Amino acid sequence: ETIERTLVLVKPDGVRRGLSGEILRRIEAKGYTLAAAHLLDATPELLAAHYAEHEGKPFYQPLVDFMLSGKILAVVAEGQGVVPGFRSLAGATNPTEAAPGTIRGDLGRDWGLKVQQNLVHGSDSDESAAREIALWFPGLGL
Ligand code: YYY
Ligand code: MG
Repeated sequence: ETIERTLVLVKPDGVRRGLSGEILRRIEAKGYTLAAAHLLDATPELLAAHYAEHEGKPFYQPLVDFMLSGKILAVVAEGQGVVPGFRSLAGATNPTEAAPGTIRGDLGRDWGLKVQQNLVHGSDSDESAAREIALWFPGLGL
């Protein structure tokens, strides 16, 4: 059987605020397994590929600039249903709207214009997950 995997990013706001451990704790507490993890500085090229679907949108450049503003913890999590499952753990994109009990709902808030500061990224489909894992973990062979 195929092992289901997703790409989780703890964004620079999450790393800066010292929430990496809390976010990993929630992933593990749910019963998902960590398959790979590394702390890195993204590059413009990596982010252009990662966020290709958003190119040209008004929030694109602020999002990329924010993602370049500090370290990112990139994680591959695995387990049955982990792609939609982590999206559920993360909550709605806008932290103000994200339900309590979710990462963004419990730990995030509205920082004015900085909607992109929502702590985490999670792949939105199996196809996105495979594409994104290859980008963030080249050579891992997952
Ligand atoms: O998958 P998810 O992260 O929940 O949202 P996307 O629609 O893929 O947008 C990616 C990223 O862009 C989001 O996490 C914050 C930022 N963003 C934004 O700054 N302003 C928007 N109106 C929409 C998204
Ligand atoms: Mg998305």
